[in-house]
Amino acid sequence: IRLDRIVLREIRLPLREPFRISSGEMRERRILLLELFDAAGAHAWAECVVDDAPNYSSETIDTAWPTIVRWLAPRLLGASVAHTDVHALLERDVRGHNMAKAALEMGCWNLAALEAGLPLARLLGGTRTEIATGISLGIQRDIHTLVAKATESLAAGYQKVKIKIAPGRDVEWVAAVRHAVGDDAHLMADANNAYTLADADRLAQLDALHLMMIEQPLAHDDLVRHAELQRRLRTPLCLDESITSLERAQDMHTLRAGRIVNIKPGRVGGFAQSVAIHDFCEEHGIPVWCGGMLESGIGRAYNVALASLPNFTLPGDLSPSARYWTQDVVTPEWTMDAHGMVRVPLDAPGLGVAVDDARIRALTVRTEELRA
Ligand code: OSB
Ligand code: MG
Repeated sequence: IRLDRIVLREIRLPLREPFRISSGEMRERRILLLELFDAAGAHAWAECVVDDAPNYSSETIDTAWPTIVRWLAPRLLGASVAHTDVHALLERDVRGHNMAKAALEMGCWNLAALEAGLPLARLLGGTRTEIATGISLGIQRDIHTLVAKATESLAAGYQKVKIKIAPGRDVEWVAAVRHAVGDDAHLMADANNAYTLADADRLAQLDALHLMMIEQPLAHDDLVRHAELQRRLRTPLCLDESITSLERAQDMHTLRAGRIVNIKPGRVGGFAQSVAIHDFCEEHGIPVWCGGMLESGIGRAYNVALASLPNFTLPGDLSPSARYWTQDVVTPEWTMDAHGMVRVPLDAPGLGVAVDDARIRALTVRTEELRA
């Protein structure tokens, strides 16, 4: 591929309901979209999964935008490069900024899929035609509301319910859900770094609730303490924030800091690293699943394609569009069937959903165009 033009756009999309995690609350998404134009004529939409606030990763929309403009896009514009080499090109002498890098890199993979006439899932090596989805429930007003939402979610077909927890909203809250939904339901908890090792005894009380996993209880960049905590828990730990590259996944395994990996392609710098982490985990018997960042339907298309790889054996955070938005920016919108399965689009090259350009233009609050 050879890019000759990149357009950055910020759109605003209000969430249907606020999403609260231990480290912050989101009400409206400021979404950074990229349009990539290949010199050969192909055009691809991509999404940078940064948010407004640096409470999940240190990146925000206001760091990603200038990083793309000043440091990353100039490397790609006018250069002939294989999609598989884009990660290395962007990685050289630019530290961090994984989400900014990933948006460009994944867009290049989409362009390569379009040029090869392949669905993105096939270019990635995906084998699944449908993917099981779970729901990620934010911290609720009270236990009663949480139990109602979890019950409704399972009735709607979701194959897993992830409960956001924080100190003071943990054991009793998850226990209430477990008692309401019964022993067979697939439940897990996600703490988004809200605990320290001093809370190990508290977290160990979750063992009695038979969770599939506890996601990222400790600091966003920690492995050593997670390993200590894992030794004290029966429940598998799953790492999210801490896994920012293949090397960190290898370190997790070496240190026994967790037994499951949540792969978010934005967090690890794109598809090359996502596939490498997937392959490493597969070789070592570590299950993976695809996390979400409240993406628009564009970012979701990339996640669904990735989650079609064989070692994505656990349900992903791939809720239907209608769970987040009154109207998504793609057609058809993302849906799931009554068994919580999301279909992988395999009938068209690239993302397999149509992007509503006119609507995006109408929602745009800021734009910048870069040329080779
Ligand atoms: O920790 O997985 C997380 C959303 C924003 C930031 C971090 C996380 C999440 C989610 C939502 O859990 C997953 C989704 O439905 O997109
Ligand atoms: Mg998480």
